[in-house]
Amino acid sequence: MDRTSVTTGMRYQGDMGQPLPAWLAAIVLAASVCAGCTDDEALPDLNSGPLVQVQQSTSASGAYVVVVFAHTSKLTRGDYILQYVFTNTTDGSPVDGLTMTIVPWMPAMGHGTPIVPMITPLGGGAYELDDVDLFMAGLWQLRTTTTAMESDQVEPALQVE
Ligand SMILES: [Cu+2]
Repeated sequence: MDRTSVTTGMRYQGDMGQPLPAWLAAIVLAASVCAGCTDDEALPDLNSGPLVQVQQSTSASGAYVVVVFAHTSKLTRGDYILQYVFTNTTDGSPVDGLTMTIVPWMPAMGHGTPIVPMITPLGGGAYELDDVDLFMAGLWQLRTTTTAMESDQVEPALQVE
């Protein structure tokens, strides 16, 4: 009995003296990534409160500017409700009647999100974006293709902490 416990104790100490094994580091990393995936429901305050501008970007053709709003100024990992406001570059008028697709994209890692954001026009050039699932820390591009008279693209990038 005594011998077994002593042996176990020594092994334990020996392992603790080693640097963090690669497999354990991998598990710790996987656990933190998973935490990011499941945190969404635990952070409802990401999508309440007043809208603040977090980014602004001009379209590929230069026809319009889009301002990106979030309900928080500091973006952490989570599932976001954002707002786009489009204005015409030449006269500053709001751009309504756009249909669009948005692909949130992490260029450093070459992946998007499993959820497709839903877009609701609000009028006055504003559109609500539901389920923008920025589930990892890092730079995310909102790869946006709009269609009205002609197709255009805009790509505001958000830094997520
Ligand atoms: Cu990623």
